[in-house]
Amino acid sequence: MFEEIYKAYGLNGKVLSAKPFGNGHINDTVLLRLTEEAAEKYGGDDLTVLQKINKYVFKKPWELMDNAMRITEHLRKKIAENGGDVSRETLTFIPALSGESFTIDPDGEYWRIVKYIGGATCYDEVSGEKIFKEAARGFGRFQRYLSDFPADSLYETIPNFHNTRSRFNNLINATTCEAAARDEGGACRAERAAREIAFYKEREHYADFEAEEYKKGSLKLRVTHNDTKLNNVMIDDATGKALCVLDLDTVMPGFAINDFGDAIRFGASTAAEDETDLSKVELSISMYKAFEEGFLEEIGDSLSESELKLMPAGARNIIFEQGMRFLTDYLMGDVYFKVDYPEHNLVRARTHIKLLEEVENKWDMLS
Ligand code: GN1
Ligand code: MG
Repeated sequence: MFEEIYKAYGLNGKVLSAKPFGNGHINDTVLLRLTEEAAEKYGGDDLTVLQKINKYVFKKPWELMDNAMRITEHLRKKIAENGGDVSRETLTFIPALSGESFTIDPDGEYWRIVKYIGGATCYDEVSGEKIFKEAARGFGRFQRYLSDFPADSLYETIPNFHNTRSRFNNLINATTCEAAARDEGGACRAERAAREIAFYKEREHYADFEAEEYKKGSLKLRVTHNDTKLNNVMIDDATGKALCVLDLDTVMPGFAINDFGDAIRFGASTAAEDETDLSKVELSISMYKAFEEGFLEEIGDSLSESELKLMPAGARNIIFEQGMRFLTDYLMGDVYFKVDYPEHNLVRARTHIKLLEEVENKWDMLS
């Protein structure tokens, strides 16, 4: 199946095995084991990572790769200046024989190969404050290293990605039985999710919050990661320190408080994003504080008073937004996020509803 891609990378006959890899919701990732001869060309490692870019989500993969190449080049300079290891502390895309950073297969799908980084782990579950605080340092440092990168030269890989109003409107547009998908039995998903839809409608006032703060000058556009899930940062197994930030597909101009908020959404919740037992879903204040400390150690000095004050609002905003995104996708028939079973996106939306209630109830503890 991968013959054409291997050909484009000069890997024909040199791949010993190909196995699914990682837990991303968007792209398809495969870990390749290479022959010794090929390994030499691939940075000395017999493993390498092949990834298909999701074209439904990223309409212009070539723009995304242009961003990624320029960002990693900038990061390599910063890492070197700081005495770091450029081969492990940022991603290295391996060019195809054409010299391009990706290849297009006969079906028009975009593929890229990225160097495998060994001796480090991506945590899919939060195992404690220590690792979470390290992840915070990793994401904070990433933002700091990119603070002098020309933000307006980056392509917007997903327009309106963290535009909360547009996420709210997308949800509302999906809430009629004409627009929404039907379950296998024929039931309209909008009826099934009536309670969840009502929950978000009651909170429409959150939808314009960030845009208004931006207009007032309280938030600044910076180069941000925009997908600061714990499993998007590698932690070095030997040192326990944050090593490398992954998933550069949504690096775009954004608000620092949203990078903070997205990390809290995933990592300060006491349960998985798709936990079905909602009694397990709580906002852990100690995890929240641990992340805050690590993040601010790295970029606290460059944030304004108002940005610092709005950090809890960033968490609230992203939890609000992500729940609406999952619910919208459930209503639309699971076209965006990968699902393991038919109600998966609805289950994910419910954990976010619970988490948002937690944020509201514990609001005074967050500042
Ligand atoms: C997606 O690709 P992955 O799994 O790291 C999504 C994020 C969501 C996240 C929810 C491009 O991230 O925005 O927060 O799922 N990425 C995109 O788990 O939409
Ligand atoms: Mg990811």
